[in-house]
Amino acid sequence: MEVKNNIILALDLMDIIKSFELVESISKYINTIKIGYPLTLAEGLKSVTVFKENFEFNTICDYKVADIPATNEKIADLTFKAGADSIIVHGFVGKDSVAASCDVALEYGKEIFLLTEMSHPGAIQFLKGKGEKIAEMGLELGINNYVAPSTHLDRLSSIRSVLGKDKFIISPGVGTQGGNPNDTLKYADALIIGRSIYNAENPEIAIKEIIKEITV
Ligand code: O7M
Repeated sequence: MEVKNNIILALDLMDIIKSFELVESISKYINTIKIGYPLTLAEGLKSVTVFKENFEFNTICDYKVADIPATNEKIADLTFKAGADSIIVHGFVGKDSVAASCDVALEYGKEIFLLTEMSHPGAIQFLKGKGEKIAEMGLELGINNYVAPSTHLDRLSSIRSVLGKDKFIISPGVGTQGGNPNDTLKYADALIIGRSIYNAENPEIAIKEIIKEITV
């Protein structure tokens, strides 16, 4: 996967018109967006279709799928039907649940991203330390794409060691959550960035600043 400028826009606005305007204003700097629950619950799955049809972007749906296999299948099926190129799936639910999402992705010729550990402070309570095992499970399932946190670089680097250099890691937490782009890109292939861009007074200036800061 080629991510332009190593930046994936986390499109967490809750209004499709504002989202559209934002994406238009920075479209020359990005080729990948991540749509999650805030926009989808506010505007429906049509938000995925609208962006897919109007921009030639990779569209990652961040539904952090974390249910029993039968339910995961339904979620993945609806998501790919709406036009997503990939879906983010939680690893902690175990192999059968993750495999169910992988099977649906395969049917559509699409991909999944496996979420290993998370970036927020509360992630240390239950999830911290589980990322390596989740990554190993992903390798057993033949998964190529992963999510790991930029705010816990020791965890990100350890998960990278398990996955090896050829797997693709995207990393949230840069900017508002405190992560640094260059440190993160030592281990990750792309950054997921939301508020530092869409809450900026001028999102175009904000993304240009981030791009300028990236030296790796
Ligand atoms: O830059 P932010 O903090 O405004 O946005 C970060 C985005 O990444 C936002 O969409 C979060 O839901 C998401 N995210 C995390 O912040 N931390 C995680 O551990 C995982 C994700 C994520 O994208 O999971 C797939």
